Amino acid sequence: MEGSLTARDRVGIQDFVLLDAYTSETAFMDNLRKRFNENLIYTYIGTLLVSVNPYKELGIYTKKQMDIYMGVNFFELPPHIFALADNVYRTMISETNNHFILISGESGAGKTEASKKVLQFYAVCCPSTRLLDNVRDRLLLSNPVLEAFGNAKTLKNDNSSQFGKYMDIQFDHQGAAVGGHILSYLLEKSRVVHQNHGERNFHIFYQLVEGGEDELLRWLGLERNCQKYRYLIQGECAKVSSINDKSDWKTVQKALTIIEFSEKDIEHLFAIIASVLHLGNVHFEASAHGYATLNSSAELLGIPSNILQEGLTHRKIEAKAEEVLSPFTAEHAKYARDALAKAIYGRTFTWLVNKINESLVNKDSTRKTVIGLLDIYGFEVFDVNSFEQFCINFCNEKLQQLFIQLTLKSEQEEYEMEGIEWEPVPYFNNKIICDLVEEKHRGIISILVHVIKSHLLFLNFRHKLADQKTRKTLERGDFRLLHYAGEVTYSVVGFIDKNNDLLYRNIKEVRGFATVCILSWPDITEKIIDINSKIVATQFKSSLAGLTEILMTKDPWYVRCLKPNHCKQPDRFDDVMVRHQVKYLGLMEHLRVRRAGFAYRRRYEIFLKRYKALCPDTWPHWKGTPAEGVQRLIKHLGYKPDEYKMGRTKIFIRHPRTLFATEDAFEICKHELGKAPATSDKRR
Ligand code: AD9
Ligand code: MG
Repeated sequence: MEGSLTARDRVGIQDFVLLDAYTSETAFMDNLRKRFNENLIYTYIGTLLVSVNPYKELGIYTKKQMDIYMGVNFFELPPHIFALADNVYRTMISETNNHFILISGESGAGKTEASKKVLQFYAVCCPSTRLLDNVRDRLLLSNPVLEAFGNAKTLKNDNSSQFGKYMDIQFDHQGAAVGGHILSYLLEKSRVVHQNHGERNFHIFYQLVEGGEDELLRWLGLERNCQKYRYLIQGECAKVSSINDKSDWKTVQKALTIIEFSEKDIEHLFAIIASVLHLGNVHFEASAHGYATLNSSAELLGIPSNILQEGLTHRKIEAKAEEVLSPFTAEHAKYARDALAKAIYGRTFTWLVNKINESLVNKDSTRKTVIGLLDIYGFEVFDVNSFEQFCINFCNEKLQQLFIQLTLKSEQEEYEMEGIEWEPVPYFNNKIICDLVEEKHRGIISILVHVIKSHLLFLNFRHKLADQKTRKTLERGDFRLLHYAGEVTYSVVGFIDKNNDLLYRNIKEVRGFATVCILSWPDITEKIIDINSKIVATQFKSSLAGLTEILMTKDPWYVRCLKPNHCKQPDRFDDVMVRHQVKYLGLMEHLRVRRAGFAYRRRYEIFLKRYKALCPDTWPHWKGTPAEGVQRLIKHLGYKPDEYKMGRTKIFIRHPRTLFATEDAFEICKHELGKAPATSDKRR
């Protein structure tokens, strides 16, 4: 382990809070690099976990490792994602409150992997009954299913999440995982019809074509050749060396069965996936082949093919109580085809999430606590950035704002409120950028909505967005945001189309004909007349506001993921790149606040209630104020003056080891008293 000086020189320090030169970015980087070179990818800043993607298997996620970390005090073992998971879990049990783990970092930094490790830890380590085993399996197996339909190979990441995911894991009072619920955020579905060079469509398409059984493919009218499908080959990389579509197909099949999708459901699901592939091959120069694929698509969706054809090639216009059909141009027809493909896929994804949720419902209504896991798409910058990047980066911007609020801002405000002496730590607050995007009337989203409603060109409104400092000249149709994670130039081309989730009205009617249940499943947004609700950006903004609300009611924990290089390579630590992430993630500021501050704080009542048995003066009842009781208690326990501070309502403890010592004494005392309080952790 990391005791002796030489070892410490070699492997660095496992908690940045203990770094001597804690204000120096160079020292921070040195420590991170040292550890990375020794395959030590985790380091703490207090209770925050910093993780650097190793891009190789380290053998540190075994059952044996889980056992080692289970029920052991946070700082007693080398940093690990399991230690964090365990700490969150035990805090939830002992305080009977709700928590969330926010996993952030840019695309490819390791967020999804981290979230899977947390889930695995809970699935394996929490007590269970045979009855609940299937809940755990379903929780675990929801991952491969959602990844197949919601992840894709991008330039940044071979398994890049194209949707945001928030998952509640519900625990009963004995700490068993009894249920779960998933919220998904804005699936980036334009990739269904278009992929940039070097990128793929969603994994599931390739899995089906590569792995689907002969009989199934025959039934779906598919060939076992991705090159045959226009929607699969625009990025020119249908095959990816790191991905095994065939075996992933098997995993997904098995998962679907265990999550209890019926045979009919699975049949419909793949009929839809195949119909999208067929749709992609429809072209509108009346060639026989084009119509053949249209027929296949129609058949799989259960739509009469003349209706589908009419829907894709004509617009219905209402004139004087009469309906007139006006033909589309070929260009328009392609647009209609792509819009339908995206809508079908989007609907299917929503249906999938709902089905999984149904299978995760906790049927027992007794009191439960939850741990929320947030894994979203990471910040991304490409050569050309469009509406998708705008949404993804805005989402990251909002989460950064939440992090700032909950750590840097509220932490400092709390010291002030509690009357604790404190040297303020300056930090960059990105609220200004969030406001620029989402402010009522003046924000980019508001302008966008205004433009869409009044059928104007978004280009004309560019000057309204340009009140930021810009260095390089912008092309017409560009605007630039100085995000917390760097500046990004967005091209507004397609912003309006991508925002309009409205299908041509007649296409919507076409969908109404579909006999496949997934598509006729009611869409709540369709009941809302307000045009605002149809605009993707507005929907996204309000769903993010909803997410913030969910998170604000829970206690936060953080995993900050760093990407060591741009080439997805092991053993390469690009200094400039990592330093940039350390900066924009606010890790130095966080460290400064942590270092100057106190690792633990507890309200006097709670602290006293838990530990009063440790002091004869406070046991069994303390007659004075809770603050006086705590004062008496810690004097008895021998706390040194520099180890704690007394605030107005809380005690602040500088280092976790102080609290751990008290906690250990409590465990022994509990044992001696021969009583097991409800809060005991029986796993130890
Ligand atoms: V994105 O925003 O969804 O594009 P993530 O989710 O941050 O991104 P992901 O977890 O998918 O990144 O990690 C990318 C790849 O890095 C994985 O597919 C693994 O190959 C690799 N990785 C990430 N974390 C680990 C790890 N702890 N151990 C080994 C890892 N490999
Ligand atoms: Mg991911």
